[in-house]
Order: sequence, then structure tokens, then C-alpha cells
Amino acid sequence: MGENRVQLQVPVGNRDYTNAAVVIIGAGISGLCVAIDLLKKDYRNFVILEQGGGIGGTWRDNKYPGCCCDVWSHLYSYSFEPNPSWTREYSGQEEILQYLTGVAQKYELYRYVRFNTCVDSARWDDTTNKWKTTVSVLGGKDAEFGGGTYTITSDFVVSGVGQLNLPKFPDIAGINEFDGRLMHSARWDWSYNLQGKKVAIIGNGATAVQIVPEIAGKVDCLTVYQRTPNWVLPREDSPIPSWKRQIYQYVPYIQKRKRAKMMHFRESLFGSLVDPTSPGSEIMEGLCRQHLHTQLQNRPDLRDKLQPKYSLGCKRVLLTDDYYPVFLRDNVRLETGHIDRITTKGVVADGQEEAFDLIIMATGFRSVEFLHPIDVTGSAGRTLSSVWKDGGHALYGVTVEGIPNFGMLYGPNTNLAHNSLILMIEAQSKYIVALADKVLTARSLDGSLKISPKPLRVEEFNEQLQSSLSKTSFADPNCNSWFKLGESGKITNNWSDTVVAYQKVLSRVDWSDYDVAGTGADELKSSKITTVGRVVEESVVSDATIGLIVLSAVTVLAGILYRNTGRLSLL
Ligand code: NA7
Repeated sequence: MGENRVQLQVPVGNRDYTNAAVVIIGAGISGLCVAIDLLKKDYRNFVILEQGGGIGGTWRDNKYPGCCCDVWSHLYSYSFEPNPSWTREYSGQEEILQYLTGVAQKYELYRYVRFNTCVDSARWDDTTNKWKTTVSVLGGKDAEFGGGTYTITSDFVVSGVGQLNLPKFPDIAGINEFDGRLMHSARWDWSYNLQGKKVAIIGNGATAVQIVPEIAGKVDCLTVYQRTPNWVLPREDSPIPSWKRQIYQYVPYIQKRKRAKMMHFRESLFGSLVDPTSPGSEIMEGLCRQHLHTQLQNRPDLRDKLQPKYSLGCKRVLLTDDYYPVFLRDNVRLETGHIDRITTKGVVADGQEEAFDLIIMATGFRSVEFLHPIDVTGSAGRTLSSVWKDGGHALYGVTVEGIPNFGMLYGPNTNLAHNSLILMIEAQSKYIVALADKVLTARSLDGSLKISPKPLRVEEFNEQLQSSLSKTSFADPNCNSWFKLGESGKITNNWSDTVVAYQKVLSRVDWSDYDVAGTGADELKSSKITTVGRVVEESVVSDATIGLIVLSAVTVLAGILYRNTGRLSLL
């Protein structure tokens, strides 16, 4: 056996603590999915580096009051781990985190995770064809075992940090001067007692509309600072009764059908959300206007302030039934004046100061700074930040030119406005593991393989992508969103098509997209394609067709039985 040969089927232990075949950054939905896909190929020599103290990623970070998902739970879950026990159509954060914890336990993923371990940098070494990932150990006791920092050598690095992991604080003058409590929604302090407090919330996006109704009844008074109104659709959440949960548990096919129909429905919304000229978009805008009108019938003043004046879909369309009515409460005020500054006492908007005990920053995430602040350096000393100086981009949102043996989940241009992100993440995970598989195969033969996308192919793909995106609602210059770069307006975050279209792109690795060098490279170049496959979830047959098939089968069966019984009775 070669000196350098790693036991790919053996988890990293004490002796090889700083050597792993694969390093996965982040123990959120993405990182866990990659780990499971590696295990399915019997690869166990990987580590998951997680800067937090638990698994769950965004579903561990975001635990503000009212936090829940705006995609149905039966769709917002792994296809390979359906959960028959969801208690609501749209589950809350705690239930989603519990689901993810359950999955991590089932696949015994905890043994692979190093918690309180923050990745500072990842550097590719051209001489050894390996990554060197340097981490800081954040946990007090753990840091005592070493100098608080160490480096792991690996053949492949996968980023599962996603787009929404760094809280964004607004650029408002005086933000550090406030004497009261200032809290970002993604760093909620549950030990803080809201009772009787004067509270401000800055922002009115997907996060704020969940917090506001939840806390309005607890606080003394609440002022909502809105810069831009959002399009809002009814949510219509409801509990899932236990008899239905039993059916999903004992007849999994029914749960699968439910998910397929949800997937199908969500895919059908794509055109309406991205094409402002489509009849579907007009219908959706009508539904939003009706929702606003119904909920605030006698308040044209509020309706006027809450009605957006840009294309539906330019920002994320919000789903809520209890946000608008909250403004009918005596203790809640909608402030649309421009925020001039934050003072020691509170917030000044349009020259008027209001004092607060607590200011909640529901101001989103640093979504366009993918992987920030991790310092990633690829081949020939080229940094990721230099490759992305004009904004994040990648091949299929997954691989980056000049950054070999590296894959990202929920990277540039993979966000969705219409469907469950987990569907995208699963496709990315399979694709990345197919790439890693080739690198690890070379490693198992005592060799090495270097894979990175061809710069020209990346350019060509992104030109087409940006051309498609420029025609969508996301590009409407009348609105800003976390989907695009502020100055250039380049859409760096969203995918331009349906989930199924994306899944099909990632269902195979076309080796002509890549520069490959090392052990087995010639074979890859000649074989051209590696089939990855995709999870086919959308419904392909209607309920009526299935009903007809079942009815026909029952009729045929009944006929046979009748004939046989007839014969038997003649004997
Ligand atoms: P978003 O959707 O980025 O919303 C941030 C909100 O904060 C939005 O209303 C912003 O107004 C507002 N904001 C940001 N900076 C300022 C300043 N300086 N002054 C006033 N208002 C400001 O973040 P969320 O956390 O709600 O949601 C992020 C995603 O997480 C969501 O789409 C889901 O996918 C999950 P603006 O609209 O820019 O005028």
C-alpha cells in the first residue's frame, strides 16, 4: 500500500486528525446532504467543519419569534428522508431543526462534525494537488488542546455555507451609539424579555413579517420601519391532523403524491414570478391587491403605504396572513419616513426621533458575498475574491474557474423565488460527489486528479444565464433585492429557470466542461460524460389517471374473482 494511501472508507480519527479526503464547510442542509451522498458511495474519510455549536445552519441561526419556512414542509425536506410527521403545512423553525437533527442522527453524522470550528482560509497547493484548510477553534476548552488554530489537508473541499449565513447590518449613521438593546433577527436573544418594551423593527422582508405579528401582543409599542413595500400573498397555513399523518406514515405513496403535486404547483408558478408581462403575473398581482384590500378594508392610508410599485417577483413575494392586520392594533405603527440616524435613545426618521428599548435589525444577510470572509486561494495563487471581483459566478452555480477540486452548494445563481431550495441542493450534492468520486478514485490508486471548469465554458454559461436573467422581474430597476449586486444590478443569486431544468443540467458531468489533469484524466476525456441522474419528483400522471388505472385494476380483479367463484360453485 502506498505511504500516502488513505483509507477512504474509514472515518478520520486521532492519528489522521489533520488529513481528510474531503472537507465539508458547514453542517446545514447542504453540508449534511453532501455527507450523506458521500456515505452512500461508502466514502467516510471526510470532516464537516461547523463554526456553530450545533447542526442545522440557517435553521439553527434563525430562531427569532415566529420563524418558519415559507415553503410547505412536505416539499421543504430531503426527497430521500420524507417526514410523515410534520405537524403543520408550513412548519416552524424548531420542528425543521428537529427534523434535521433526526436526519443527522439517523446517518450518524455527528461523528464527522467538528463544532465551534471556523474556517479561516482554504489554499490549493499546486505541488501536492491538495487543499490546506486552516481553522480557528472557537470553543474555550477545545482551543486548549492546541494553539486554537490548525490546518487540515484534503483532496477536495465542499462549501455548504450558502447565501444567507452572514447577518447584514444596515449602513445607518449612529448604529453603534444606541444605548438600548440592538439585536439582529439571525442572532435572537431569547433571554431578553419583550414584555412592556418599546420596540423598533427595521426592515419588512420575509423575516420581519414573521416577527412582527408574533411580538406585537407582547411589547408595549412597536414601530415598523419600512423602506420598500413588498408583494404579499395569503399563506393559509394549517395544522396537519394526526389521521393524515398516520396515512402518510403507513401509505408513503400518498405522501409522495402530495409532494409531487406541491412540486408541480410550485414549478408552475415560475413563469408568473419571473415574467412581469405574463397573464399569471397579472393574476398574482391581483391576488396580492385583493389580500391587502381585504385585510385593511377601511384603511386606504395604510394600503397606500403597503402597496408595491414594482414588478411582482423583483423581490421575494411574501406569504403571510397576519402581517397586515397587525397595523390595526393601537400599539403598532408603520413608519415609512427615511431613517436619518440612530441615536443613543432611538431612531430618527424624517427628522422625528422616537425612543426605544430594543431595535430589531430584520435587515437580511450579506447574500452577494458568497463564502465571505473565508479566504479561498486556488491554483497559481489566484484568489476567489479576485475571480469574483465583478460579482459571484460559477459553472452551474457549483464550480469555479481556477479553483480546483472544489464545489459549492447554494452558490451563485442557484437561489429560487418559486420552489424549495432543497431540490436544488440535492442536485448539487450529487453532482459535486460525482466530481469528488473521480478525485478520490485517483487518490485510492496512489495518484491525484485535478478538476476545474474551463474558463471559457464558465464565461459562456454565465453570458447565457445573465442574458436570460436580464429579461426577468428580478432585473426590474425599480427595486433592490438581495438577489443582485447593488451598484451594477447584476443578478448574482438567482437561477434563471425551473428546478427541473436545473436538475437536468446537473444530471450529468460533461467532462468537456472541465480541465482535468492527473491519474485517470485521459479516461475521463475519452468517456466524455458521467451520468449523475436526478431525483424525479414532479408528478407525471394526474390523480384522475391514477384513479382510472386503480379502477381498471379493481374491475379486472373483480372479473377474475367472479369467474373463478362461478367455476368453483359449479364444481
Ligand atoms: P431581506 O429580504 O433582505 O429584507 C431586509 C429588509 O431590511 C428589507 O425590508 C430592507 O428594505 C430593509 N433594510 C435594509 N437596510 C435598510 C436600511 N438601511 N434602512 C431601512 N431598511 C433597510 O431579509 P430577510 O431577513 O427579511 O429575508 C431574507 C431571506 O431569508 C428571505 O427572502 C427568505 O428566503 C429567507 P428594502 O426592501 O431593501 O428597501
